[in-house]
Amino acid sequence: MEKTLLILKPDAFKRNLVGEIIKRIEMKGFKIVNMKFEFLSKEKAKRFYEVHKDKIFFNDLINFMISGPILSIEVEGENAIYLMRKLIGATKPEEREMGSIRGDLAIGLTDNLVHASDSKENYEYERKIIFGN
Ligand code: FUP
Repeated sequence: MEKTLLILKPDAFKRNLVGEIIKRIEMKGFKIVNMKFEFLSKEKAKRFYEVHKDKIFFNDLINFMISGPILSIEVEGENAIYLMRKLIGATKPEEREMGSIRGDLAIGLTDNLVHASDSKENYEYERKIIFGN
């Protein structure tokens, strides 16, 4: 069994899609093992997206991430990291498969409803920032 981290971003709350997204995760068969609701501080958001700190979209991304609450969910399942990425859909709007969370429910590039760890290494990094050690 593998674990991964899913984050419901502020637009999931603004659009009342929290239940819909959690339903899709549970229906796929992932087991929820940990959850945390919070308003990210600017400092924490910056640490979370540290790899993008030199990108032109960094400030907009950080401001979006602190524009409302987030819900971080750790889930467990077979091949969870890879499969959760498939379930959330591609980063680029035009590449998002219908049937995926972003493909079905999001149009924006920044306001894309969800984050999911894309490797074991990033999962470990991200879970420490959100949940601590
Ligand atoms: P992802 O792993 O799919 O969330 O995508 P990335 O790590 O590449 O990007 C991190 C976040 O930055 C994504 F949620 C989308 C956002 N982003 C922008 O806002 N503008 C861009 O040009 C690229 C990514």
